[in-house]
Amino acid sequence: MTLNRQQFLGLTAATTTAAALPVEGSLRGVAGRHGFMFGAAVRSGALIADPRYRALVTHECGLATPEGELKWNAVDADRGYDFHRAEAIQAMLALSGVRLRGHTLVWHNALPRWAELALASPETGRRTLADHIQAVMAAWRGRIDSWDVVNEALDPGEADGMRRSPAFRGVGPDYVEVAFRTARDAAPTAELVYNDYGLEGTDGRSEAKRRALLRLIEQLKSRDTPIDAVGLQAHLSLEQAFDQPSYAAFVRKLSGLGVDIHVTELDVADHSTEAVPVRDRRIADRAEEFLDAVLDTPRARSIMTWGLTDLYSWLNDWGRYYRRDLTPARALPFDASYRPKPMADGIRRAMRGAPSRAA
Ligand code: 9MR
Repeated sequence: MTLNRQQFLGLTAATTTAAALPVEGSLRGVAGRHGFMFGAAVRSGALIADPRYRALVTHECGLATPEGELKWNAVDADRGYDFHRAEAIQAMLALSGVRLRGHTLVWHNALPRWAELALASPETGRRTLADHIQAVMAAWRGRIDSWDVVNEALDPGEADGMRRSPAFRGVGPDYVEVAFRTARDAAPTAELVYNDYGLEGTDGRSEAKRRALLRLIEQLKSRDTPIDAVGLQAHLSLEQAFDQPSYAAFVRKLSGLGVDIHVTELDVADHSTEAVPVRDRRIADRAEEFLDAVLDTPRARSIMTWGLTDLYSWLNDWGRYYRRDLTPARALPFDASYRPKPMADGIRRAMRGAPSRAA
């Protein structure tokens, strides 16, 4: 990306005040000392407009995922690639040593209408899928070394566990494999990740989804599909029961199939009407209990939260996820005034307590 003079000066001014090296107790610092990476989903608009947010991100994060800026509808809305918003994120974070993860190449959401139609057609599906993966990965080669190649392909309501997405319909049931093979060719050294949600509960749907995920990864591996890791999104909720031993067993089974594990979108929703300190404590406990289960396996490599401060959380943007009392969600490690919450301590404790792994 070429910056004009004004952008360059703005950036230099902003980054001289930001921490270039991880600070001792910061989440990225603790992660680094225990062989993990820590990061969060970030928003380009907020990074530009809100210097305190930018300082918090560079202080706490070694990794960042553009929350929407690399999705299909953001980069190729009208048949012509435009990466300006993602490149702005890169420019604002690179000088602080924050690495980017790419999210996401193939997903049934955030599709421009033309791509939805082209993917869903047997005549154009394969070509459209491959062209998109190649174009985006080539544009970011050397700048992004880990990609969510396929996102949310599973639907536990289907007998075969596969969501009837546009790509499933147009390319066929093997579209996940096609996507990973194309991705490996496009960027041979990039880490290729399958990412999904809804895996944590004790209900039948969560159980079915865990089984479907194990089946999918097993199938991909048995066909030598180039997949390196699984991203567990981890949109947790206090309303949902969590069984730590059985979840830990699931993660062990998953990693036993030969994939690394990333926590990619951690946050904790709640509808509790208890006092804020009580809610914050319970949210922190849930996050820690969840992370303890995941980090127990040595193949768990990174933790990312879906946002960093409660000020910028998707849970406050989407009507169907609003809290029932319409007060803002407190799902993230920092509050809306950028102060650390018990959840930040919980994440640190989980990383410190994890079985040791090579840094
Ligand atoms: O947080 C994201 C929100 O701002 C977007 O409007 C939405 C659609 O692109 O996606 C949200 O992020 C989702 C992520 O991409 C995939 N897993 C679920 C996340 C929350 O819905």
